[in-house]
Amino acid sequence: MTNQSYNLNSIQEILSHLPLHNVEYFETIGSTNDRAAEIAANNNDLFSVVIADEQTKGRGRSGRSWFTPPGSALALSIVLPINANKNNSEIALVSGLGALAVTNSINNKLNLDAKIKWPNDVLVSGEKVSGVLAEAHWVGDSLKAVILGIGVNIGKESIPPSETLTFPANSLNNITGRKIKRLEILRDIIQNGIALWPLVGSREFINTWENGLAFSGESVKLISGKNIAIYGIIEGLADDGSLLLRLENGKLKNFQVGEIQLRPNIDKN
Ligand code: BT5
Repeated sequence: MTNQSYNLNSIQEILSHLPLHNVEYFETIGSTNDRAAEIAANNNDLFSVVIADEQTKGRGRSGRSWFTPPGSALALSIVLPINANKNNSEIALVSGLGALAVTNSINNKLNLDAKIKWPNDVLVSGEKVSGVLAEAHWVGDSLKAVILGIGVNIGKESIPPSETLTFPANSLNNITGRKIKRLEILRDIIQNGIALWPLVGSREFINTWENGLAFSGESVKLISGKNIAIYGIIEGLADDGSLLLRLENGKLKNFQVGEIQLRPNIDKN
């Protein structure tokens, strides 16, 4: 367990210099993304954050669940401000924003070499330590909220039981052999997210995301929603954040952020 005090006061204090409209903390909550969506319904033009020690219904993409037991993980959601400069196509890039905010933070603060398993998982030495869930809410054609949910495994208790996993997981305390302070990583991730948001939509942002990719130039397997495996070599990212894969027949194909899972191509090794 992390024994540092983790409560509204300590969180508000450490985040006090950041331009945040609303900071909420819950000892336990269903999902921080749900509470963030409620906040965004009333105010979606300023940054706000929702943080929880424990989530009872933490979720991943496509109905998968995200394990967040008390006392050992970071679980947060950032309400990203929407303004006229942001258009629909940029929303797909928000997964990359979250993954970059986390990798920058743990690489700089903890001197690690974290990489992004496109689009949204953060790996250290090939094991998942963080996941990102970006959700947009629409009413008709009008974008009402963009929520960036981030989970990071700090203590070893935050690693889910291995039988529930389809990809290996680890925690930052295990990897570094240290007791990492949740508050510092929390502040750094939020600060990075705020700094990167204005860049979303630029090629500079895509280049940064691309530079952080795991398996770049390597052979990977993509598994589509219909459980079809596609093999190829990662060449980079297109301007819309889609993955550029050189297929075995030599053609370059784009894969959109969506229901697709990426794996190293161990079948071929
Ligand atoms: C993700 O989904 O990785 C997105 C996770 C986002 C979690 C944050 S926490 C704050 C906010 N509030 C929420 O309710 N969610 C966000 P996906 O790529 O679909 O991966 C989900 C899969 O990762 C699961 O099916 C498990 O196999 C695995 N998993 C679950 N919990 C994990 C954990 N703590 N560490 C590593 N892997 C985990």
